[in-house]
Amino acid sequence: MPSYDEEVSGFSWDAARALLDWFPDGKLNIAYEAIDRHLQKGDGDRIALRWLSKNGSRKDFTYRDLSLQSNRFANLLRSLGIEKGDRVYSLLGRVPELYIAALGSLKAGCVFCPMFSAFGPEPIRSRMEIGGANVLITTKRLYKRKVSALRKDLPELKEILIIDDDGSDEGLRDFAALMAAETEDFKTEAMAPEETALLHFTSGTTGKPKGAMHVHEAVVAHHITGRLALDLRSDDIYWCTADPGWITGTSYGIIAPFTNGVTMVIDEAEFDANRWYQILAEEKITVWYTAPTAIRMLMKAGSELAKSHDLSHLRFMASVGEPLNPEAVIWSADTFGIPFHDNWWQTETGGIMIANYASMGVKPGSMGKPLPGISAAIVEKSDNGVREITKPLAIGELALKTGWPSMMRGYLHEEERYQKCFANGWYLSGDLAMRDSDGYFWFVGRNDDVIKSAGHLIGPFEVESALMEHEAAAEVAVIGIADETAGEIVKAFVALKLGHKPTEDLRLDLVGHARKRLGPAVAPKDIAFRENLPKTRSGKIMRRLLKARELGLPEGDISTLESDEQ
Ligand code: 6R9
Repeated sequence: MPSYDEEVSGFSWDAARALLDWFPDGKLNIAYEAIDRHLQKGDGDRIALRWLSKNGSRKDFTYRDLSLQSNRFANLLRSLGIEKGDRVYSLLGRVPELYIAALGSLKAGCVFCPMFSAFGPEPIRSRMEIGGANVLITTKRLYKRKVSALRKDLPELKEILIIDDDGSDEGLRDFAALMAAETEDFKTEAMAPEETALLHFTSGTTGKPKGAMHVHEAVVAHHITGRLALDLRSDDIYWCTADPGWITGTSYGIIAPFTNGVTMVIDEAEFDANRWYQILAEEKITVWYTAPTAIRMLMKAGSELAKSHDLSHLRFMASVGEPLNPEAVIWSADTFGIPFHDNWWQTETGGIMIANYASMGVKPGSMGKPLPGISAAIVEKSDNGVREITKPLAIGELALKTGWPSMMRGYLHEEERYQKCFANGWYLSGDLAMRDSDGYFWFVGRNDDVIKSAGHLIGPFEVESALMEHEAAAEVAVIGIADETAGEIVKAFVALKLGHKPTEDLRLDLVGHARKRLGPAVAPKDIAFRENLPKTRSGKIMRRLLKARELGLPEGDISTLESDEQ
């Protein structure tokens, strides 16, 4: 691999564009670049996807299989009257149908939105409402438990495809039967580079989740960053442990690996240290992309377990989603013989922006350097927007010069919220960071109250709103509390309405209510009662002050605190 400096000086986005096979008139389609172009090159028989099921079975799909199956799915959408621009949602675990639906939807020119299957009904409702879902593909169990009661509130939701049942009741469709009835020929839609392809929801501090819109041209960035930051090559056997319900599982768990022609392994099961080492060994994984929470859990399981497996095929390991502790980098180098390479990006940026390159020395604890084609800086507020701080190790907001292809093109229906992310040609990430004198970036913290738990971004407002629905709750504030393994865990503080007593039974009832509404991935792990919560004079709950008090930290500026609440 060329050195970092060589890559940066020789890089242009036009050269990156030229690595893909475009359609005439400057059009393209992510699914074609990911799958079908490998058939044109005679690579149709190579294995694209190896699926490991929960119960131990496995199934391989060649690039040709995925091409034909996604054609069938695109035809299925057309037969149901679904057109270009319509929104197809999935609520599935990591099963092959999810990947086929994603690729088929893109081929048909639809906007695809994968939802995390551990979400409860509330996050599902808000995401389907905001995006105006027209089609949902799911399982019978997930439908019954999480969607059926919402259906009356979702007038745009025309079709529900069930992958594991004949769908004979409630107007559901039998996915397998419909797929079998379709042909394997489909003319992939040639999309303009700026047409929307993917919708990924992310959380803010206030308000509803934000639907970040990504366009077909994003594939240019997915492809090149897959090569540069993950070192993907077509003979790799690659495992991305992220779920496609989160952006890592789409950008680097579907698009980048396929455009780079690798064999991608997906595991349906949840984390289990022994199972993971078995997968790495038996599947002869060469490139592995995972998250700090998982790495910390592997550290807990001990190096001996790792060393009892043959992990000699691993040649590159990368991590994303949360700060990767320097100890984890050192542990991995000792245990695997190679270190984890941390990289940084966001749902909004669509692809990796800052990384410890394969050809670059890893600085344990640092996120690395900006990728070629990306300018990153530390900025601070100034009179007319923001200005760059160049002094090494000064803390400020991490900002990126706009203009790379995988950048979101908006938050759906929320132009104002979107515009607030920019100043003086910079995209403002909302993260605090610093840059050292060698040009490496270091994560400091978030500039807002959003919580990162086990790599998942959680909006406190979404959790507070669900708890407020409980009859006993008068006020709720939700914060992230540091946790050794998950980075942060969600903790809620509840002030009760008159007439309700802070008993253990009520606490458990609130926990149960939150889990039912939000699902286990989002619900608070802990709930505590407080007589009242710190608020500003205008009535806003001061989560930051609550957090400082909980952790015994300095309280900072409390000039806006309502005095009688102190
Ligand atoms: C890809 C993804 C984005 C937020 C981001 C930051 C945190 C991501 C990180 C990291 C420290 C890293 N984050 N990578 N923090 N070191 N290497 O995770 O997207 O779910 O939108 O989260 O995650 O706070 O702003 P998303």
